[in-house]
Amino acid sequence: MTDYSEMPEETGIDHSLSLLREGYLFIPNRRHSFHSDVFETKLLGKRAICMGGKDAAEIFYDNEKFKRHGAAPNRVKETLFGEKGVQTLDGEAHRHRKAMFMSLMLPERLDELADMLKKQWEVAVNKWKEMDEVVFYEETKKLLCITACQWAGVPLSGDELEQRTEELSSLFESPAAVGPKHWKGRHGRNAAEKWVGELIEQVREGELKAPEGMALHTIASHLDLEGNLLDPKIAAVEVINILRPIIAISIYINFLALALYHYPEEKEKIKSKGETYAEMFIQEVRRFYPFFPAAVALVKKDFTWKGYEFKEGTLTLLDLYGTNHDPEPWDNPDVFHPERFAHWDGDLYNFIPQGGGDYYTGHRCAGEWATIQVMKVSLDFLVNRMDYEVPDQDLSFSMVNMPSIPKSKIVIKNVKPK
Ligand code: HEM
Ligand code: MYR
Repeated sequence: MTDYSEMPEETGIDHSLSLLREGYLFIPNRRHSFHSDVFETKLLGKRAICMGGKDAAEIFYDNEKFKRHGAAPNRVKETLFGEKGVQTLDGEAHRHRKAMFMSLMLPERLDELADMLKKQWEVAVNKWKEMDEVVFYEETKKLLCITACQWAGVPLSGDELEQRTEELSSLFESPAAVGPKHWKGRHGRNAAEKWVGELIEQVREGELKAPEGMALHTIASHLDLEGNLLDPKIAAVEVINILRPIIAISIYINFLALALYHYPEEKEKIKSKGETYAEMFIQEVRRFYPFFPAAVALVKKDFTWKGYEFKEGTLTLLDLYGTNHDPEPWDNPDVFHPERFAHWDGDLYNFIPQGGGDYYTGHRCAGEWATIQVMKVSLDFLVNRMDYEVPDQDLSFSMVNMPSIPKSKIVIKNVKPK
């Protein structure tokens, strides 16, 4: 007799196509139909384990059980992540690099980010009031690109803005796309690494003055565990790991605007109930809407969990979207209900839009606090500092395309500063 059981298994040669076809619901659909938080399938020609829920998240973030080196598929490394960045490191090397990222997230630096962003919002709203129609997604990406570069100490001239915004946003718009949209992301990565790599060299040679404490300076002068500067290409990957995701917050800002449109009573509550309610609204936007579908890792060494065998080297996906929609602890998970956060216990594994576990020892998103800060400033503008109209348009968002962005990219009109 064995002391382990067979993991529920999806039969067939390969299910990568179903993953592209079902998007955010690929793992939740199977967790539901197998009646199991863990199942086996085949992805990219290999056996893969998919899992979700709080308990699964807890083992996924156990550094003894899972590692990241070699886990990310090529199409993700060649667009979103780049090579040899913090996402691909394990053990001491990861802790050391991650500490550098977290040193950029001190409260006073996050306040500076908020101040810089407020100024850019003011400039943007004043520009939008002169425009017949504003494509909100495109405009918020530019506004965040200016802010991200300023906050990171990266010089950006007015004529470069469109090009750099396009390149950096192609990195998160393309990893799961096929055809020209995917290739745009690969070109975007080459162009962005060339641009930022040259800035790193200029900072090191003293030709460009980067302010201390800002990402460009910190990363250009960071020493690895052996006391060496990072290879300029890797340093560029890490600076891009700051710039790109700040621009990606535009997706959450679009979901803030969409939620205000679909649940107009929320606007009044945010106005009357103050900051605590605004924070709950932001958390609910991050829980409710689809964004980062799953995190990936490899089994580090054989282990058994809940009677199932996990074999060394097996590709494993953690269902981020589905975990945020589990009926336990999320009552009526598909209802938008910010008040639910008044009772949330702050658990590190049951609410994981940006990953779970510990920031310093694990791979949880280094920019989660920055994301919330940026969303707070943006929500304040949407609710209290501007009036605008939302004309008829297709505001649906896909549960298949990753990342999911409202179809019309949210067109707004008659923008007026308040
Ligand atoms: C990692 C989501 C914004 C920097 C991650 C992970 C997710 C995530 C799911 C991986 C967790 C894992 O592998 O277990 C998001 C989303 C964002 C966002 C949805 C909203 C736009 C940011 C921002 C920054 C940032 C604003 C920086 C300013 C990073 C870094 C990592 C990371 C450096 C790698 C951490 C590590 O491997 O240790 N993010 N993120 N992210 N994020 Fe974010
Ligand atoms: C970032 O730029 O790091 C933050 C947001 C990126 C979201 C990208 C969503 C689509 C990714 C699909 C593949 C992910 C598999 C690991």
